[in-house]
Amino acid sequence: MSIRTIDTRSYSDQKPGTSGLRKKVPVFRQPHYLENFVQSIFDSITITPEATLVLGGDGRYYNREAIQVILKMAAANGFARVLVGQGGILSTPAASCVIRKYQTLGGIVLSASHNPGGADGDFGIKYNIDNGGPAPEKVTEAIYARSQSIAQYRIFEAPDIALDQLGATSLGSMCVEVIDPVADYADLMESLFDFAAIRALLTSGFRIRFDAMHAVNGPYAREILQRRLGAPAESLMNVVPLPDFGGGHPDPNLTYAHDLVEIMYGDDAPDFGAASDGDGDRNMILGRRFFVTPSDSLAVLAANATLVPGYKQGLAGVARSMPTSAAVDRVAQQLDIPCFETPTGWKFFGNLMDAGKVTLCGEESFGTSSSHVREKDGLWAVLFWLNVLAVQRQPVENIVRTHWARFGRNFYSRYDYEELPTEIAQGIMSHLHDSFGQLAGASFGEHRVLFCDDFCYTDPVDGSISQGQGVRIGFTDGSRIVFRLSGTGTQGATLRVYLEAYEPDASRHHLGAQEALADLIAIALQVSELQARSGREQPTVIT
Ligand code: VG1
Ligand code: CO
Repeated sequence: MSIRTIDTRSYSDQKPGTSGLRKKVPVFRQPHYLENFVQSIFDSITITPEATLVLGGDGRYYNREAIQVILKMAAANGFARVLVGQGGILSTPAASCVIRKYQTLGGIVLSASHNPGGADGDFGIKYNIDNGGPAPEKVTEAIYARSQSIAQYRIFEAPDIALDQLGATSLGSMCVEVIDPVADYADLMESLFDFAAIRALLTSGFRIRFDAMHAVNGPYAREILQRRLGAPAESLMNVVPLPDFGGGHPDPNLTYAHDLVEIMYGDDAPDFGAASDGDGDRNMILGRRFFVTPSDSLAVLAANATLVPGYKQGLAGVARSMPTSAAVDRVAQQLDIPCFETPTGWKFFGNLMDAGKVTLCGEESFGTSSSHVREKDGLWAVLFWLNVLAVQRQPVENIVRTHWARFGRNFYSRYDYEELPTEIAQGIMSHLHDSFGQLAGASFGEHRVLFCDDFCYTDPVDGSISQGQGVRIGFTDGSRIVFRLSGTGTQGATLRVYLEAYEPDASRHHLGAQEALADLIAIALQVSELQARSGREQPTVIT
């Protein structure tokens, strides 16, 4: 057994996107592809002699092979210890929890989140820093720069490590500790929420249905919802994690979580439904025949935070990504706490939470969390809702409608055009940029443009600047259209169009979002020339 230095050549496509490097499995399986990226991470951070790394993934195809490679590379690169989830499993929020709890140098999380898995599916890798959160842009840029000049990597030659048995083994001078992937996270949840109250709710005839979508949250849901909170076994579905997620798309939205949606809209529907994604950081919340938009969910949690033990002191502030609706802004205003608007991607919330400026954060893409970790957290959001429901004892729909009546309703929808040819998608974005001059002050029926720009963010904590974060067209009545290109896809380009209109008048709150937003949708299609340029009549997914 010895450390070997292997010669390699750089790959030009190792630039991390919104959340790490994501590629198809066959791309990751090219010779030295994974090793190059891992060595680029290790070369971009300072590995002290006592450094501990956290390692785990969502269990998708190629997870186990990649874990073995990374363990051997960590041993060859001077780590003292690696904490690896049993079976190579750690959900994204659990990895964040473990990094923080054991004060480690950082962690590597293997996941392509909500993207499908399997031999021809997607794989991904991201690095999280010592606060438990995704590496900020200056770190991901350094990793990318390193990947472009890499010529060698180091790996310890040894047989594979057994991942299924808890306990410590050694790999050269490095200690590999196989840990229970669920326990630390479950304890953290128990410290935040009133488990006794939730248990009382779940054993009083209130019925829930949680869909783990054959992804990583299955074991977490079993331990927390079933074992610690007493939910009956039939409340959980698709709890066995599978390398290909059972052939599904582990994305908790109305399109891909259709089995759950059918149950929640069917006869004799349960009172509460929820789902999470491939790596357990997203959440979808449903009431009986009622869908809670992620933007509304964030606002409702913020407004009810003091009902939950972990947040009873109130919130320092809130933050949302730019395309997320301003529903939470209205709550912040009433609570008289600061509200921050960041670019898309959880990495932008880290500094705000580290500085104590915000407690709750959220994104329209089914992501919500708080400063208990530095990632979004699917089960946390489910437990937060259950805790609020245990106190309020009202249907989900009533809670949301009462919220709208108090704060007004932000009608919201997102249109995704997936797998467009990259030049076409970029052409639409350039066309929008070229139209800024004409758009300024223009009128479309009753809508008058107040501003249009490309969102640029200056981090209030470290002053770093992130440009080109999405085209915004704001109207004088507060409504808004946003266009941006996705940074998580692995094929072609995905164009996202976000639509939002504020409605203070409660007599109009019963309208459907598509109906309420019809004017804005027409304007979005007109100004972007989307249909003519892409040949697409309809989006791939509407949420
Ligand atoms: C999407 C979402 C974004 C989210 C990111 C990672 O990015 O829009 O809000 O943070 O996925 O989610 P994009 O660039 O495709 O729009 V996940 O669950 O990977 O952690
Ligand atoms: Co995810």
